[in-house]
Amino acid sequence: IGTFFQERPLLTNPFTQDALLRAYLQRHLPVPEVHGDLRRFGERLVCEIEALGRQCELHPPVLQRYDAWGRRVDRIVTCDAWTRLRHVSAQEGLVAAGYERTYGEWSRVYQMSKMYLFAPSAGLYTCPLAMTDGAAKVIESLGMPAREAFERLTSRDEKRFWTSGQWMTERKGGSDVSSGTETVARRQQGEWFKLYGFKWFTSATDADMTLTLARVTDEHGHTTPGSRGLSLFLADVWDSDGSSNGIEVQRLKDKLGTRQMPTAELLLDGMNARLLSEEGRGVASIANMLTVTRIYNTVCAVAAMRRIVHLSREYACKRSAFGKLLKDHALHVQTLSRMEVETRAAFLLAMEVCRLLGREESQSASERETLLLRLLTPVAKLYTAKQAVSVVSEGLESFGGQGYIEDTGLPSMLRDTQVLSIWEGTTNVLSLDVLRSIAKSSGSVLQAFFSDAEERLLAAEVSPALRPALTSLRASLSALMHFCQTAAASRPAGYLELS
Ligand code: MFK
Ligand code: FAD
Repeated sequence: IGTFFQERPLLTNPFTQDALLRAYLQRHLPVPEVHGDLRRFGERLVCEIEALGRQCELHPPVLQRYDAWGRRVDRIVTCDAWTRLRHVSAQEGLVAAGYERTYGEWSRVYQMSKMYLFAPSAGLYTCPLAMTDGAAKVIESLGMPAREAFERLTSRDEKRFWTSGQWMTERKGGSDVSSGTETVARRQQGEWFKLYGFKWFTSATDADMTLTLARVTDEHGHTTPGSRGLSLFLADVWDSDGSSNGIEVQRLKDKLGTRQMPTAELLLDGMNARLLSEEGRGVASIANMLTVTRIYNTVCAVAAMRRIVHLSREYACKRSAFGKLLKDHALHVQTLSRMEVETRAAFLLAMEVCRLLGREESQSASERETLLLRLLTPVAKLYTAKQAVSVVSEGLESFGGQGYIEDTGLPSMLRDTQVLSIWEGTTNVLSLDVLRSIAKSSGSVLQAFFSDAEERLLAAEVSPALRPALTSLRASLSALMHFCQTAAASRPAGYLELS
């Protein structure tokens, strides 16, 4: 049977391996405690968390519909590793760090650096964390109408820690939530309602609570159509006795990837829920959650790129072909270099959005930075999601046939990356969101972008060989700026038509 066995690619501490992350933090957040924490966390990822993530892939959740005595229980059974990842997330403060704000305006950069290290090993636990963080952000931005929930979502105590779902999509509309939402909310007492409807995609359904949208009925049972009829609700998923809160789990989805976590179809049949937003302000209120989850999506996309580049480089130092190691084949190195460049650019874009979020949350953002955050969030999400699919796919090829073999753990990376451009807004829907941000700000977001880009280009120190490219970039930028100004002057509210 031969004597040769290929050495497998080894994961080593992803923090110490990541020169760009370390350099970025050294420049902006040169706090020894931060670097020490990330180095320690990098070791924990290799020694403990990576295996937990893999366990989640191998033991996906199942739906137990009835108990042994025939009672309907609708229990989603997840593996022990999934529970361990929940505990790790709380202990490491993966959500909490964003709200403790220990490092002021750089707190989000610190938190997201940790998330970026965690994501490729986390067996998709980043998904519930994204929604948990998004829910905390919504509660905070609405003036803390649910303080206990907020404290639990941002807790470091694994016994108190809660996760949240985000139930928006219905059968009729996932992008067009405003006309697709059929769920109704019937008033009980004060701010309490009972919800009736069908949520078509609900991920990490084992969450403790959820934010969801529904239409409040009037005394005749009528509702208001469109986004003006939608309100935002907070609901516990489980009652205190462990039974579900008026929810039937219809089935778990059979998915291409993200198999580690449950995604269910849910019938809401009188779910008790609390009105969180003003009536009719549901979409605008949940937009804060979308900002956070879209930033997580961006960070997770870059993290997937970084992980595959890390493993591909490692493998290139071990695998030989045609008499030399892959790392000594110029053509192979060119492929890896292209992946590296894409990853670096995406990393810097992601970190810029995290930096802007941190500045906004610490009240230190200028008006221009607030506008940039609004513009760049959908841009970064849509761009990095597409790039991640391309880079991870290329990365699989760098292992040859082994990149296609399940028990290497590599194929799941591609499957899990494919979802990043679909959920939290598809690419085209986010492109329209970019236009919405331009229209709503009467073009101010573009002005902010152009003036920021111009300042950066002027400040850029480039080698003489690159100067002509820089001059041509500046010329393109001013032509684009001129075009947008002319369009704005002729059709002030017509940016959406520019698509
Ligand atoms: C790995 C980690 C990643 C995380 C994983 C999480 C698991 C997956 C979970 C999901 O997929 S959850 C479902 C995600 N669903 C979406 O992202 C929905 C996609 N559709 C959109 O984004 C639509 O643009 C949207 C439903 C938000 C709005 O559509 P409409 O009906 O055209 O809304 P409209 O009337 O333009 O806007 C209503 C209000 O919301 C307006 O405010 P005003 O009433 O004050 O004018 C808008 O300005 C505001 N708004 C909309 N998008 C906004 C926003 N505000 C701020 N930022 C935005 N992005
Ligand atoms: P559609 O809206 O029908 O879109 C179909 C196509 O039409 C897309 O290509 C889209 O880009 C395009 N399109 C739509 N509108 C326009 C337009 N105006 N202009 C141009 N093109 C357009 N949702 C939740 O609420 N909670 C969850 O937890 C959740 N988890 C998910 C987990 C997974 C694994 C997946 C795959 C999805 C999940 N979703 C969840 C649903 C997800 O957010 C939606 O599938 C997504 O928003 C798209 O909605 P849709 O499926 O209705 O597609």
